Amino acid sequence: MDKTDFILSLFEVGAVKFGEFTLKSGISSPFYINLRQIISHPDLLNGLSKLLSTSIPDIGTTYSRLAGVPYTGIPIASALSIRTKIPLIIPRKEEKSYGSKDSVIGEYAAGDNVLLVEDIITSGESILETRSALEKVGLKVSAAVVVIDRRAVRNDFPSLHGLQLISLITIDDVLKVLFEKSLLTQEQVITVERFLRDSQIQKPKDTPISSGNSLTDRLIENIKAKKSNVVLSLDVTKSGEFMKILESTADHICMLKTHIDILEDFSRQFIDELQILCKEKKVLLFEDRKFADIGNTVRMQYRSGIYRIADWADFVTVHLIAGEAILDGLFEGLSQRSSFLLAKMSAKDNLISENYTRKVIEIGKRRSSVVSGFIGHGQTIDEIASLRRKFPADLLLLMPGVQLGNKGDNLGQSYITPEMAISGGADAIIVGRGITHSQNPSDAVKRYQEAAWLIKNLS
Ligand code: S5P
Repeated sequence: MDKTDFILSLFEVGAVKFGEFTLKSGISSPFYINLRQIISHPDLLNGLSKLLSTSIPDIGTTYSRLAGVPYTGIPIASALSIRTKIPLIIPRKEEKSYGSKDSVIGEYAAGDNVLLVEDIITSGESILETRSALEKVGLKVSAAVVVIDRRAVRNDFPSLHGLQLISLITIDDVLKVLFEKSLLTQEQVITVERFLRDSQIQKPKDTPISSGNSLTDRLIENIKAKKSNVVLSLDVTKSGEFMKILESTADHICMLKTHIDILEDFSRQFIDELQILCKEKKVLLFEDRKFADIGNTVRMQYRSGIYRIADWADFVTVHLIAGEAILDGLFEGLSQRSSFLLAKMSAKDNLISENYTRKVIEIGKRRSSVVSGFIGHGQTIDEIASLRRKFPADLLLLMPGVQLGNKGDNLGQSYITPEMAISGGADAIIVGRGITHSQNPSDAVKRYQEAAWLIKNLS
């Protein structure tokens, strides 16, 4: 079987279709590719493995492991492994604690050179996520092979994170073969080409003009006006110490994050003073309450009780574990209030799965009138970048677990540097003890401000 036969077989079994299709994103597309069903056509899978084995340069001598990108890359990688005798490994898709021994199935040793195997590349997202997972257990991933490259713009990819990409066939090859065999009309070819040109994957713009959420806009304006993307997390237990640190740092932060319930001497007067100072210094208020209960309960927690958070906090944090209705419980009937949703946490071994993160982001995108963005963390620049690409620029990524020159505390917190956070695409960093526990918080905040601002404006 050569490439032409392979393309014709794909068309025959309905793995490549032309017409009008609605994609997951809601966009209407003139073609549809789905390689999932090739597992039901053993001859086709066998032919594909043969084609791959002869199309990948030096496959036998370069790679010591093949890894299928879950899930659709796995059967293709298995077939290729049987043919080439290169052992197979499989990263678990739902594994949250990448880096643990069980996160990759199969035998391997640190330093093994891995070839990733994927069916279709659209944005490159799954490939990059799989590479990250494998690198965490010490494997070296130098290349990825994809059966169909369906991207409109291809030549920018190799520069994206330095991964060599080998494509067996492109969408242009498919169009050419089917047109030559009179299986597609010229008009159909033109329609697909036009669609590809118009739908080139857009990078989120750096500076959204308006998010449609006035609080998000205020935060963006504040970041620009103060040239600071530092959110100070002022986690101390005495109001005197709190005010002292705030006064010496307020000029250099865009927003103040509180855990109001850890103050031993909380009073309404404290809130009044806090609001006056923050208004004067142009600091937005962000109560990190992490609401997580049913709508009715969170409404009372937010609006009543001693703290009456809704009266003074511009933003709050929300866990979506109880579902989307929590957002109605919190914000229904209120204006000028918004939230950040916990999408990924910095705590080691936390229970948030990739699937959970994805669902939180889906809901956040839908509810942007009361959601300004996400709290997220990643241990590598790639991991952060992959999270950032999942939502548009008018939703912000705030990153906790940031400290200069420290890897973690002894209670499960893990840290990365401000440079890493911002290079990966975080819009702002959340810094607590890196500033509050330093000898001189006013000097420390400037160091974080400079480190983060410099990188933001280089990238
Ligand atoms: O995943 C998270 C989410 C949050 S909001 N990890 C975090 O550390 N946080 C909060 O950020 C945490 O509750 C604390 O207030 C701050 C980090 O503080 P630091 O002293 O470790 O910088």
